Amino acid sequence: MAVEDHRGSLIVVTNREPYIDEKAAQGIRRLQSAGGVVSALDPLLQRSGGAWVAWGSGSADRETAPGGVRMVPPIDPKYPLHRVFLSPEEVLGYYNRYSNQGLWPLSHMLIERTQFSREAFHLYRRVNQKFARRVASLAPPNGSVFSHDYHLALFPRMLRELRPDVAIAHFWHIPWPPFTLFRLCPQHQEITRGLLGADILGFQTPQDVDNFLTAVERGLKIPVDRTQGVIQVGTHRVVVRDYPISVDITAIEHMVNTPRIQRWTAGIRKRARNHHVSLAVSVDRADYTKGLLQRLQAIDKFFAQYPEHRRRITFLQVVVPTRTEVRAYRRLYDQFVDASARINDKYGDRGWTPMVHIRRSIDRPRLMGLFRAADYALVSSLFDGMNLVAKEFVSSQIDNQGVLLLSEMTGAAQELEEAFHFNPLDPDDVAEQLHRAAIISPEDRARRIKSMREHIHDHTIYDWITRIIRDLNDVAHTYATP
Ligand code: ADQ
Repeated sequence: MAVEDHRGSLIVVTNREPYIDEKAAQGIRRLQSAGGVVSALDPLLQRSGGAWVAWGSGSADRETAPGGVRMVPPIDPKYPLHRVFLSPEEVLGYYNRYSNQGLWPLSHMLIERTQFSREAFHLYRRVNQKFARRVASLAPPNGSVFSHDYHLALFPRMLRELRPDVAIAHFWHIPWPPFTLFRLCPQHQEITRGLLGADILGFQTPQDVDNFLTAVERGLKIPVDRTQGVIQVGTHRVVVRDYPISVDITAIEHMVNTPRIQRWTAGIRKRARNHHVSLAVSVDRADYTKGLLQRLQAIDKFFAQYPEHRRRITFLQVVVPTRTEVRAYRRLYDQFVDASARINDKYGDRGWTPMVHIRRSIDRPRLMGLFRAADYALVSSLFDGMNLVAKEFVSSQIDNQGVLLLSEMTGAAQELEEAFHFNPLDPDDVAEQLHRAAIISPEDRARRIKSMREHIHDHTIYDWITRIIRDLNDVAHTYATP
């Protein structure tokens, strides 16, 4: 069955919209969201119709969407984007508090950062209901819906109650914690039950699937079939599988090969050569799950324990501030800047700066060109559902040169076996792996990166979508044929 076989009836539902309109001094600035999900699903909807439903978060979003609908892409529109508008109170309760200060830290097993409140949950539920009503009013008979992530955990069940004829796939992008932790969520039963409204429930790794099945067994006392990954809830059957998300490696290879990006890459390499240094890059949102401060501790240890690498490696860190409305995030960013400066004070000398720091988002082609220019990438997440940066770095290495150092706590580490893996909470381990990476033979380096590139060629973002949509289509056909 072809991926396109949903006959224009696929509705994609996400918290973040694929196209945002912001008020700017010169009128309205149209922005397109980057990221794997948008870049894979947007072309699919552009080809085959369907619709996208998301929170209209841009300051000019109401203006450009009369009646809450805007055709997108803005140039040569192909499909409708239905914007769900939220009051400031709803944004605070649903997004900042319940999603980002509750479910996000708990799913990443950072209990002391986790805060729940009934009031926030009330708003979370209200917003999920808004999404469900909107989608229920749009979905054609026997249509298919593909919803996403921890912001919308209650949505599948709410939609099923309103529209039992619709087939629903829901993908959870972040880790699912062990039940001993997940039960700390005061609404854990409602969250789990909400997700069971889907027909297809997708997670990043087999471990996440396993943890979810345990939450169903122990939290809801519903039996699960672990060998098939199937849960029967009354007459409703839920299939739970791992669908590891990936990147469009061919597009990345193409990007880094364009003359403009080749020039950019060559410029970065030249600057590094002039300073006689190799380049190690890290690219993250400034989020405490990404292990930014632990990374700096490890780098300090690396220069202390292996002084032969001083003046030989510069760590380039591209960090975008994120969720700055949450105090913990602002504090983290300041601590990160201070700790980087301390390493520079301690080790920097004779024109060598150990830590260079870029505080902004870099457009995608340039970011891929930067990855290609780098000798190493260092991904140090404490927990990460997948981590696309690791896969992007590997994809950009068309010269089979770069070395990936990857936290073993990422979903990506389960697939990218040829990376140098480390425990992000063990600075001695990180320092040792950095040293091993720095003295690797050219043959070993080429073998490792080639093997990882092959793996990504065999498991692209399109394979991810194809598997999910195929499974969803199978369900949709059973609904359509009574
Ligand atoms: P994130 O936590 O956002 O995603 P990640 O998977 O690394 O983490 O994706 C980040 C994306 O943003 C990458 O495509 C990266 O290139 C881009 N990015 C980061 N910093 C940037 C910068 N300064 N400039 C430009 N681009 C930047 C969540 C989960 C992950 C999961 C993804 C997808 O937390 O575990 O892999 O969803 O499912």
